[in-house]
Amino acid sequence: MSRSILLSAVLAVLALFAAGCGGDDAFRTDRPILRLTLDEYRIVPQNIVVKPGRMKFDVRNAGRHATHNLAIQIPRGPDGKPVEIGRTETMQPGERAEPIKLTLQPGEYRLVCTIANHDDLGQYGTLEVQR
Ligand SMILES: [Cu+2]
Repeated sequence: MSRSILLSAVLAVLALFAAGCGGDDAFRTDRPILRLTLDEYRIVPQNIVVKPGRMKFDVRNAGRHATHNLAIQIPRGPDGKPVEIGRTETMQPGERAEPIKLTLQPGEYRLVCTIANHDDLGQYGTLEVQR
């Protein structure tokens, strides 16, 4: 194999990796309801894209042994700190929370479980509200 063909092959593989890491495996919906499942230690789906407007978050703890909640945050408020715009109650394993209803403006939001160190264990996600 010539040097340039080998280089092209390597670049093609790198391009594939870059596409895979681009996050376009996001869950997309036009519907005004999101059904989210929490477990140890994930939010499923993790990356979500929706339209602006009213949104109902229907959240269930499908885990086996830990309590969880779901908080929706603006990652950076006026003082640089996250601003929470909604949060479910703490759910025991198998429980479903009272749904949260929010009117979402376009922007990037963070989803997270605020219990103990669950955020550090990977229990977070993103919500992109597209224009
Ligand atoms: Cu949790």
